[in-house]
Amino acid sequence: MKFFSFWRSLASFRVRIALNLKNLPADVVFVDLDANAHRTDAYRSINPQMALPSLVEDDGTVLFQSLAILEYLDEKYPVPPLLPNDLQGRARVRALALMVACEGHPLLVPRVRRYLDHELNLRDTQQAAWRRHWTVETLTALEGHLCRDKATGRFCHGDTPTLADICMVGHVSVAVTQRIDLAPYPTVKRIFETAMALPAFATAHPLAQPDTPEAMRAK
Ligand SMILES: N[C@@H](CCC(=O)N[C@@H](CS)C(=O)NCC(=O)O)C(=O)O
Repeated sequence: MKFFSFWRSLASFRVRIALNLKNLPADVVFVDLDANAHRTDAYRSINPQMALPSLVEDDGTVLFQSLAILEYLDEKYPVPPLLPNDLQGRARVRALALMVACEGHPLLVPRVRRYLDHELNLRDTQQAAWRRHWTVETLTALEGHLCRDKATGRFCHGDTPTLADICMVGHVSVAVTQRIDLAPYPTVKRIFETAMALPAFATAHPLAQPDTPEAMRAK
């Protein structure tokens, strides 16, 4: 498999975790978002949405959208499972994952930030306020769901990592980068720390990638 990834991309972070958990090898192709490499004809021919990640199977099948990729990998390589085996559990895990992937994250991606900057002329402080607002909204919503539900265990759902944890850790990493205090979100914080203690999560972290700039690299 060829995996098109960028160190800072949270959607790529999700797929890196799943590849690690399932112990799947992939040749990583680094696509530098900061250099607009995702907007070149070469990358557009792979993924016309010009977004990361993409995963290309050896037979040429192109997979895109991180959640679709995660579910594809989970169906093709079911061990360890990333979804619970009961219907309600699967709905809950998908819903928690979607809160991040479809609500919080899309408001923070480069193309939205570029629009705020170039078209709406929002200054740095206003853009930082935008990012903080939507990051906190999602943290609050996650904490509300996680703290009240007995299905929450060591992880978002039970005692093994699922799609929900895979999505949540990226969102919390963004909050950490923004220096948002996690104290008001104790369940989120606890699960984040539990997940990031696992090598599959830790080695997938944006600050630990081969293309992470030296100055940003986790020491
Ligand atoms: N919902 C998509 C998000 C894809 C996405 O927006 N990826 C970001 C990096 S995390 C990207 O490539 N953005 C390029 C841009 O916004 O121009 C997924 O989960 O794969």
